Amino acid sequence: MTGLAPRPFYVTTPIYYINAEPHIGHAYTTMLADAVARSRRLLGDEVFFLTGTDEHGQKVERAAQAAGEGTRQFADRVAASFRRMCGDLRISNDDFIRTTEPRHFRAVEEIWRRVEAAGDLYKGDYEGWYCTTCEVFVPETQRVNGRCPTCGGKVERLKEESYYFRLSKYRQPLLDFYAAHPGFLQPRIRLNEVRTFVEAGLQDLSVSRTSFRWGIPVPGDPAHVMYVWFDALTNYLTALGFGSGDPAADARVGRFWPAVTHLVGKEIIRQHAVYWPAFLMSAGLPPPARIVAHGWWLMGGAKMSKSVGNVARYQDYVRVFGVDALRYFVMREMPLGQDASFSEDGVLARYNADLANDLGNLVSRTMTMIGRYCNGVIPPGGREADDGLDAALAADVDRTVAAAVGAFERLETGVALQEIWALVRSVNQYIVRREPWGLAKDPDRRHLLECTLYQAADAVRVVAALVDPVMPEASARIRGMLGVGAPTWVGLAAGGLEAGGRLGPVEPLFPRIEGTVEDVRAMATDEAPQTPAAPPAPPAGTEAPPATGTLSIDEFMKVELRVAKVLGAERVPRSKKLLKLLVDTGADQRTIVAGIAEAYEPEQLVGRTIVVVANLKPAKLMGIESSGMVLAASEEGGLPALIGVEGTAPGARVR
Ligand code: ME8
Repeated sequence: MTGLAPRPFYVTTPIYYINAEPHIGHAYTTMLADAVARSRRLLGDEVFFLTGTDEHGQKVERAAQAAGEGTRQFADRVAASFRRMCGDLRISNDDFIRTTEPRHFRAVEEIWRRVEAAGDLYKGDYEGWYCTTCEVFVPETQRVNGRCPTCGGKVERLKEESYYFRLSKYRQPLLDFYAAHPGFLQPRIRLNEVRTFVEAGLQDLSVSRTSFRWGIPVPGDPAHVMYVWFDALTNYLTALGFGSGDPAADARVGRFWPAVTHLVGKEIIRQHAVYWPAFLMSAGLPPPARIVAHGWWLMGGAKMSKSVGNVARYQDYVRVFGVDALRYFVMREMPLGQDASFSEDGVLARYNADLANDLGNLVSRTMTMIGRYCNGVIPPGGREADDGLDAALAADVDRTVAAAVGAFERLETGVALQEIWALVRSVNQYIVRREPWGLAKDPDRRHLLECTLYQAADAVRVVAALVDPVMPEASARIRGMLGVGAPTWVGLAAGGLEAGGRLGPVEPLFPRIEGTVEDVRAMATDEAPQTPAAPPAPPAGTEAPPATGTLSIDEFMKVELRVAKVLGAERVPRSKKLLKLLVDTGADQRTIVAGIAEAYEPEQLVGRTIVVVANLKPAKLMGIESSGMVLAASEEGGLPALIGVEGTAPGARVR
């Protein structure tokens, strides 16, 4: 692929209504689009990634009234929460569009004028039902028990003058377009549904309203504001610069349109796959290349929704698990096109099994052993043993690259992650079979030890590159530990790691979260933010990073090590590993939670003199505030042994 001009790739999320703040549903589409955008950048494509807010319409106007705020002020406030979500979730969008911006008015007016010039607009009277929650007209025949068939909400009777769009005229052009572009709507079953709907005949569509004002006025007839979907869909062109009259923007439209992938939830397929291409055809523009419709996150069996109120806040999960873990969960758990359940136990289980155990363990043991056995320098590879394990692992790495990249191209992030995790498990097994800790005891087997650690580190490098679209922070942290730079998928293959490089500082990646869902819930609502991605105080015995790099004496002296006496000790309920200690540090008495319960009974500890880090920032573990950390030594996989200094009074400085 090198040497070829980059392919343009344009990806969008729906623009979200700002009647309420974002929840996991909006966060999901945005994170998915981000992963897609990042994967395309890794492939060398020229990417434009757009998200934003849909701010007009009756629903927003009413939400502002209910909040007792002016509509514009309300719009600014809630739109800011969607923009903040992008920052919070490390979204790499190139633009954030708000439909209340002047650039958008210009673009929509231009589309309206073109559609009008094509003879596709006429004035009439609308009488019928309207669902304000979905902002859609509901034909009499589609009401279910008098309610909206999509959201189940109340519909209202409307009777007002309206402009109509000649949607009926586009029945055959749409069917021809679907036939010529079978990949237009994915999953494919959705295209069949849309085709059946269009084949049954299309009614002209009401595209303006006169009974409220919060919208874009119809050019030349300001008593009408445009129907919010006519306005909203055009955002995808506005952001490219359509309607600005600027030649550079026209060139951008030419480059990225129609090479677009619209990611949407399945409830807004009709607007994207029927109305939008028809508006575009009328305006003399090509329909979008691809619409990908995903399923719904369910909460308690029902679609998570702002209007219903059964929502999970993304912020709560970020606080407990970190951004990357939330991104991993949603992209691993929802098969593209299908619904999935969102639950705290689901996130907790995946966090501990896949991230802390599989990936965290692989990275930690690989780095630890290179630190311990190779002085923190990547050893040379290439000296293979006759057991075939090395060649098999390299082949596995290359196969995984192809499979995962292919899955990302199809937007099947769950499949991609399954492939990557199969590799993570294979590398863990490879390490177990080779037993580097055994090889390290025999100088004659030094070559095999080095080859094994090289291969493991090289596979970790590839895993870091492959997970980058889903977990950009974890990927960067792994690369930081390995001492390698920004990844690319162009030419990604086994054996690319350079020997001789020095490891960066080694840090725990995803510390295990001990505790039940109830603990997690309590942590989520705690005021103090918990970011396991960079834990302030990992309990002793959970990780053992090797000594790599050097510290100045000043840096070392920043760590306040003090002798302390254990006054009391008890098990932390529901935790296998944690003990809650009350210690006397000479200056004060404080609580420290330590991961030593598998090695010590509480009663053995009372009266013992230990060493603690006295100036660590306090952290909450299982809901208990821990002020410091106890020092303990542990061998790889072994139990922690407390460091003690008998005969020294509490408070004595250790240096
Ligand atoms: O429909 N599961 O905005 P909206 C998965 N403004 N995704 C969900 C979800 C759930 N439970 N809930 C919401 C609109 N989403 C229009 C779009 S586009 C020109 C105009 C996501 O605020 C999903 O992407 O109701 C869905 O399509 C979108 O949010 C709807 O957001």
